[in-house]
Amino acid sequence: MMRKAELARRRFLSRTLAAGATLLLAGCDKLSRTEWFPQLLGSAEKLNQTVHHLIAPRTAMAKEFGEADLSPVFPTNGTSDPENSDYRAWAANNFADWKLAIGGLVEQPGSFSLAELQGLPARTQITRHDCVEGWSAIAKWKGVKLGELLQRVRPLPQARYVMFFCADPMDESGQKYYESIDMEDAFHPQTILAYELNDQPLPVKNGAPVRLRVERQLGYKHAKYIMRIELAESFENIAEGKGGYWEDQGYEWYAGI
Ligand SMILES: Nc1nc2c(c(=O)[nH]1)N[C@H]1C(S)=C(S)[C@@H](COP(=O)(O)O)O[C@H]1N2
Ligand SMILES: [Mo]
Repeated sequence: MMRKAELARRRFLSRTLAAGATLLLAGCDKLSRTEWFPQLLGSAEKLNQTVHHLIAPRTAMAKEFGEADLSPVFPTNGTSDPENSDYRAWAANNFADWKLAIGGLVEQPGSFSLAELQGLPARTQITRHDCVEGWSAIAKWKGVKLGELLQRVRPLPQARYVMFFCADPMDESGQKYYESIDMEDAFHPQTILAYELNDQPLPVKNGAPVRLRVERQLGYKHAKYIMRIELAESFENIAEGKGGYWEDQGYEWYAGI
């Protein structure tokens, strides 16, 4: 016969597993939008490795570093100064009259000035950026939490992806840089739209006025020069349909590290 304590432990674990599976299936369930959600799973994972393997890959926090680990220089890669006349005009005025438009599958489309974004709940984090071209660097980023921002426009239940459209044209076809992440990563506590790099306003070469930080994914996912955000059910009809500028040329859509 099973001991009482053992029975209780098993009941708890199966409940935890069931809850975890439901949340995974729900995808953008409200629960996954709160800070405590990953923490709760964090304590569950100590009890059971299966839970850990099921859930940790998508909810774990990326490693954070200290001030002493900061790289002396944070490089720039890809576009470093968009050749776009609207962008140039905004940059010349320190983005005082730039606005970030958010639309698509949301109840309340809106647009946000840089000052408005800076007034929303922010997060600061020191993380390592890994570029597939063979360099890594550690920097301090401050930005608005993407989940908090999205809550303001109220995503519709059909929304599965957050699309980021950038200012920089990358090639002669006129195809602009774009990227996409799913709701799970959008509401991850470390996913921010950064407007500061190493305690300074984000420089143009690193994506001013705002660039995505989606820690635990490779550099090309971190869209710079974001002009417009759109929530969508699918990205199949956008450009080559692979969900991002580099994805359209064969890179992985989920660039987890
Ligand atoms: N809009 C835009 N975003 C972009 C790129 C780009 O060329 N344009 N390059 C990507 C790549 S490959 C990397 S490694 C990082 C580089 O960011 P950094 O210039 O701040 O180092 O931005 C990513 N986001
Ligand atoms: Mo990169």
